[in-house]
Amino acid sequence: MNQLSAAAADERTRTGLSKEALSRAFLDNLFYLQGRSLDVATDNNLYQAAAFTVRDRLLERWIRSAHVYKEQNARTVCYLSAEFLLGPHLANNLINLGIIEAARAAGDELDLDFEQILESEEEPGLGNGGLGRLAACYMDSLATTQIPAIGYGIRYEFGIFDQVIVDGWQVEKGDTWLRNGNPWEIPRPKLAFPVGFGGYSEEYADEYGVVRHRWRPELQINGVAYDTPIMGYGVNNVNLLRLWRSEAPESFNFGAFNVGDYYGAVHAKIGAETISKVLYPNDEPEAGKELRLKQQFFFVSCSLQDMIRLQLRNTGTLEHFSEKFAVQLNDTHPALAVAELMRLLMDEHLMGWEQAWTITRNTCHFTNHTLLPEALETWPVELFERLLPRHLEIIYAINQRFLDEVRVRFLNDEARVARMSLIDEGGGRKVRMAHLAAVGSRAINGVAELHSELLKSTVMKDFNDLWPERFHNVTNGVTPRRFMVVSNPELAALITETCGNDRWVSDLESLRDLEPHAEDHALQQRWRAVKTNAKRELSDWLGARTGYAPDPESLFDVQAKRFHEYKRQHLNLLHIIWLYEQIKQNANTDLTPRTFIFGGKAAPGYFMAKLMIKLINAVGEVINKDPQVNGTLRVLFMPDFNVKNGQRLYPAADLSEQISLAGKEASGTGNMKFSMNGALTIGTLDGANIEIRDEVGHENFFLFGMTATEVQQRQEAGYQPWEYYQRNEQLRSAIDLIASGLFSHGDAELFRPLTENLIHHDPFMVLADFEDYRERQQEVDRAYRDAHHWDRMSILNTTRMGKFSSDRSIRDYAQRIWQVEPTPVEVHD
Ligand code: GPW
Repeated sequence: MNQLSAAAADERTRTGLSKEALSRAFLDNLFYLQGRSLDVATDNNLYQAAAFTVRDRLLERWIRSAHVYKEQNARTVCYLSAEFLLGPHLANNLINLGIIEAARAAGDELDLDFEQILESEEEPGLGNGGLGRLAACYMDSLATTQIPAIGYGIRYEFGIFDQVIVDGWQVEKGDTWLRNGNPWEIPRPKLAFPVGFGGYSEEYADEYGVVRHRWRPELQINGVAYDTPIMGYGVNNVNLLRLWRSEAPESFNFGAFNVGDYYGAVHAKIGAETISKVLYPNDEPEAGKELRLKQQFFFVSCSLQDMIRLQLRNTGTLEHFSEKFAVQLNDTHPALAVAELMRLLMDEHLMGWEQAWTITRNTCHFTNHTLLPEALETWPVELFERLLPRHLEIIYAINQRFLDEVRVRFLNDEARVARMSLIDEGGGRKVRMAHLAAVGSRAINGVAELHSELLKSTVMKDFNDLWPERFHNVTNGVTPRRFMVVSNPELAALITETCGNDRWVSDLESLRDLEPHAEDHALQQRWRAVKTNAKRELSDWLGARTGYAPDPESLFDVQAKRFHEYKRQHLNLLHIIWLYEQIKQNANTDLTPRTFIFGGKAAPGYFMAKLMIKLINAVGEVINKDPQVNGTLRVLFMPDFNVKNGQRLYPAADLSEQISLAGKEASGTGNMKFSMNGALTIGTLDGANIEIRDEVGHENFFLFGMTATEVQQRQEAGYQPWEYYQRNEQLRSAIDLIASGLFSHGDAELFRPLTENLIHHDPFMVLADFEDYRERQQEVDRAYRDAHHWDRMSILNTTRMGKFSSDRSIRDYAQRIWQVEPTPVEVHD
């Protein structure tokens, strides 16, 4: 063998994909990176060795991808998001690399517990829920559809808190995800950018006498890059997730600059590091969250400086910046990008306003994820002035030009001008971040058809009047890799066997091929067996953690999502309480045995949401213990719902609860994950539920509740929840049972805030939708008794979910919004 081919052969064993290569690399990584041999290795040692083995293989493809992307000068998508809720990497990367079976075999040969190794991974919880998980699904699909992309965000030291349940209450615990190190990331200490805060803005004349502006920040910190490779499925493309960690710059490091002020220097260092310390839970009042604004500016500034660095390195000029980069703003959290890109281009790179504005507008795109007024971000002008004086100036200048445009288009309409202004002048001046994002973006999109329509007719109506061509809909999607193949390997295997191939994994529409088999009794039986196995596994898991292991033969009815009044977990609960009353009144009540499972976190400061969690646990306590119920009803709370625990839940659900008040849930994505795994949905005409129902067939979906239009009409007519309470005996007795103290050891006060709120305010119309919900639940009860019929519906729910693959969403964005093309990366071994 000559030297070259020997080197190639050696490289193949180093990063090859065979069982032997994996096994050797694993042992090397155990020994050389951790100083352990198999006989003394801990679970974490084994996990780290496996992770490094996989990472080596990703890095090889990453280098190749970077090379190809640069050569082809492809337009790169930059997905700016304050959250990336990734979930465990190991199993997902093994699947995407196509080596999970080889890895399992290597593990077996070494006598290792493969599942246990996968279990040892601590997930990076760098997001709250839907929005952050969507960003993670999109990273997976960008790589899989071979689109060059960089995800930019914050490397929080503490992600979303861990939830423990103590005496039925949610207790938050710090998430120490970095405790054992993070084998997936590569720190880039030399790749750091300065980020300023405070100080003042000044004018000066440059060498040609041109008046320019510059910002003299009072304080500067550094953002350091931490890179995680994101592997596509079945391709060689690897994209980059680049998260920024804040640090004090060198000058703070107790050196010559700080002679005599050692403690001052230490303080400054701590202050700088605070910025990327902790993820903010959403649903918290925004007031006074100065640190949150700092986080937003911090990651936006680092990301844009990084893009500018890349562009200058490749072309030496910023003239064609917008042809090279498409920036997607994931809600308004990164909206400062509009002002910061203007500042960087004008102040740092000496561009004129018009050119800078054209580039900015051709670069940025904005996704809105909510219509709830309390979630629309605004920041006090006073805070802006103090932290970002130059950006405020730029925002004022953008606003002046923008409002002139509005005045010319709509003569004599100062009311409209005030509504559209980037500054809310009413009661304490505020910067409206959605307006900043909209004005600075080429395209604005909602996340489901209904949501996009409501966006145009309500929250952004004035903008739609002005620029209708800028508005789009891109319905959300989720990745079938993580939410089918990784979460539900048995179902994936059954589907692949029945289809005769696994094309569906990256072409979910092809599941339609299975449809003719939905009638097939043999398939139905196997389908049910897979579901029952998943239910058994979940039951064991829950049994070990809650003390109740539900019967896998019962109907698993699951509601898993953040706790919020608009998502109406209390509607579900009122139905459960009503069922319980039926059993108590008549021991012979004929009910399909059901296990109700809830999961989800409440924002630490959201009292009502936390009280809902307590009530669920309190109701479970009474019902699960009551001998009269005799196992017909079970109510369980899955603690610490996160990506990893979600993966246990989706395969085991028979029924998915998507019961938000119509018009409130922008899209929902859990609805898609459940349905892909064969759960039927009971749901309202809200968010993506509408499109899911249209796809799976109206006869395979349990619909109830008012439409968004009816909700609006009812609200305008003056909604009186009290009338429903009085008129509907079932409803009244369920609420009264809570109020009686039955679920609180006689304490009639504990849940009063909840019951009183329902009877007298009920902002999300739980009472108005209760009766229809109860009736539809009775239909569910009957339908589940006909196993053939149910299994058929379940199969059709899975096979008709093609539209909701995030690959489809990404193709929509690529074609309609970003105008980018796939850039395949060649394989050569
Ligand atoms: F308020 N969503 C979320 F719009 O999870 F920014 N967190 C958030 O902070 C916001 C929205 C925000 C969710 C939506 O509630 C959900 O309906 C949607 O499916 C998801 O974002 C992804 O688009």
